[in-house]
Amino acid sequence: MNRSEFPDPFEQARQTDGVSTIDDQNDPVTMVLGLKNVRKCAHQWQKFQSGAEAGRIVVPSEVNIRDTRQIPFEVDPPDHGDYRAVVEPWFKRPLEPAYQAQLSDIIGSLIDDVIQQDRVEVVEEFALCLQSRALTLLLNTPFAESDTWISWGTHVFRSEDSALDASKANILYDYIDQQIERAAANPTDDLYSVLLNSDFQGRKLTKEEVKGVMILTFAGGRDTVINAVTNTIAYFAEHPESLRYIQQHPENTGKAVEELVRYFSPLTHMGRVVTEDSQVCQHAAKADSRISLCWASANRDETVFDSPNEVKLDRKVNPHVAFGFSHHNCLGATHARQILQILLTQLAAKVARIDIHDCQENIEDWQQFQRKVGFHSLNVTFTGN
Ligand code: HEM
Ligand code: EMZ
Repeated sequence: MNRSEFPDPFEQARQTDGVSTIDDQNDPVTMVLGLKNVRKCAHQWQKFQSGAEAGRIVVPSEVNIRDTRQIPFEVDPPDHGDYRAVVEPWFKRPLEPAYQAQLSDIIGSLIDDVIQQDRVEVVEEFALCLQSRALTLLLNTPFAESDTWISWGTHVFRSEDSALDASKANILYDYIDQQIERAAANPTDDLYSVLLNSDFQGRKLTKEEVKGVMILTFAGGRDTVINAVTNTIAYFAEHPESLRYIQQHPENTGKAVEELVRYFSPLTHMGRVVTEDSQVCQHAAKADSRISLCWASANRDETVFDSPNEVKLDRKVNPHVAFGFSHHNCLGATHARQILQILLTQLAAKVARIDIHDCQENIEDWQQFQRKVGFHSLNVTFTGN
């Protein structure tokens, strides 16, 4: 009964110091651990910026594997707000009933398929397929494109043996370049075409800017969604009563999704570059060094959440920051929430039980902190209702 447990490695450091410094490729990062301070620093974009050298706010830093600035992620106000205004309406499309109906079909038929199989490896055969097929809706591209994305494996910048894999990243960059050229020559109603035709500060977006939005859409919404989906399957395998609870209380599905996202916190932390000598929790943060906003630690803050290490599907007050906080809050959250909401509904309707055979945990190594974020593999059997 502990394969669906995700321990909090930050508890002691959060309680004693509130921050903790790790090294990343000789460019240290001071992790901010408490919810209140994470929120405060997220607001202070002038002191803690996102728009530094492209790739530097990601931990591990991606400065050596890419030059393209991800938009709007690596841009500060006021330009950030103008980019958000361009992309925001598109990323709200998951609220439309037609979108949700298509997503239900995708998820429902995937569940029907896995129920027919004796054994399923959830990460590759379920979560990756679900994430890639759902992404065709968000991009409004042909369904068949998902086969290409599935062939890339779970993370587009990382491979089995290396945290940063430039050759793997190039597969994604080349693919996006081709798609942008295709959309420029023959516009459709997909996201590439819409972006190429968007007005930004009185001009069209450049191809490089469109590429920056598309890389982020592929990368930011990939292993986060895969981990959220896989971990959800592990959770319901070990808590069949919770699946029946969702079936009997469908009105609480939204709350359950928020609680699972809080508990799993699929994105551990995100960096910022310090612009002037500052203090965080009485700790000096020097100009041009990095801090990170540790969403995963903030989401277990015992001064905010009671029984923070317990999953309470009907948790009433849940001000989690799993999707970030302030102006950079997750643009893909509407899509991600719909995926999880529909997944819970369909699992409750179609699945009687899930049995785990074996698994290999995915543990992130942040030196003094070892954090379980998901699974490399999870072998299960789904039994239909
Ligand atoms: C930003 C988490 C899914 C696209 C963020 C941030 C977090 C986050 C914590 C804030 C980063 C910061 O402040 O620097 C998650 C989680 C997800 C998820 C936990 C799944 C459960 C997605 C998906 C997409 C996406 C599906 C798109 C396909 C983005 C974008 C931003 C962002 C574009 C940048 C927004 C901005 O800078 O204004 N996400 N994300 N995310 N996410 Fe997600
Ligand atoms: C970046 C990041 C975005 C980064 C909101 O998070 O997600 C990471 O998985 C990618 O490696 O490049 O897109």
